[in-house]
Amino acid sequence: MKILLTGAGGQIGHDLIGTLTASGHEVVSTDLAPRPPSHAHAQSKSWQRLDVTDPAATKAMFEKIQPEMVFHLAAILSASGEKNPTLAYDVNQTGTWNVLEAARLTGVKRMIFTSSIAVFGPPPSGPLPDPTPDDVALHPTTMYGVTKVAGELLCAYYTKKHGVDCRGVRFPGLISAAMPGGGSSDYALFMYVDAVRKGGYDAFARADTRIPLMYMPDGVRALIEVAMADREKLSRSIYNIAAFSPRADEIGQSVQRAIPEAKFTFSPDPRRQAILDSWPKSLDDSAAQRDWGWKPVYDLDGMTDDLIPRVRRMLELGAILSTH
Ligand code: AKB
Repeated sequence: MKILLTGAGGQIGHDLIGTLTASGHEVVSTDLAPRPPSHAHAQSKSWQRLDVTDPAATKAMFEKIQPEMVFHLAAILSASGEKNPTLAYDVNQTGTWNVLEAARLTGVKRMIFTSSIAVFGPPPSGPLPDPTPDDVALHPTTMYGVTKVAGELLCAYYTKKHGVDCRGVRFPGLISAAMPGGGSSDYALFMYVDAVRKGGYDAFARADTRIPLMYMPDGVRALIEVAMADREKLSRSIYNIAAFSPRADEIGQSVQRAIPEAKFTFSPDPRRQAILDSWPKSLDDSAAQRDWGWKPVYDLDGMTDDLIPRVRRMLELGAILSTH
């Protein structure tokens, strides 16, 4: 199948490209930035520059490529979005509108939307239920979350009104062997990266911070499973998906199983901590389990065991690339 990715240079694109190409799909990667110098990104034969905030360029790209399916990954994450809400609105809100419009106008049949736990926030009536189900009142506290709520609603609207079959998942904080980029959940990944390269990490979150997290191989598999599911099986457009929800200090303990000398301290940054505290502690993903058989493979320690050697390789490769 010919599949186009927007925002392919980001953390999800890094792993999604490899999985899609390994399954025999033809992947056309688009991003504002040039192709990153990683082995994973090299697997996409075609890398095209695309600014999703430009409606004419987005439509022209879809006309040229004629993809059968689009994975819309381009986004500014929560912490970066609070530093530059205008950019977050442009990329996440206008960009999603442009991608859906281009899909409608050029006859793309299926679009996959990547939402996130950032759509949630504490309702005025009290804290979020734990675990948090799919259908609670959405009170996001960040521009990223606001635009993801709107994107979810647009996704359902285009499915109903225009026959662009749009579906997707709400990702927990995703962890993988890639450098993070502007998310509030990045403390979790830095606990791995800095344990390997510096022997420890001073986290910008409290030790008792607990949010839903997921290892990227499960995240990519979820995205592909929901993308390929029969429409008749789907009772909704966007699904909660869950894996594990450790406290920050429990992540530290898991890393110390593999790197006993690693030291972790916790110095919460008020802005990012407030975002983390506004998110669910854990998610109810029973609808995804029921409708398309969702089930994570990795728990926290399973992820740690798989991830640490990958982080080592990533850092070695980065060091090699930066000296050439
Ligand atoms: C972020 O931290 O902004 C993202 C997310 C959980 O949506 N990783």
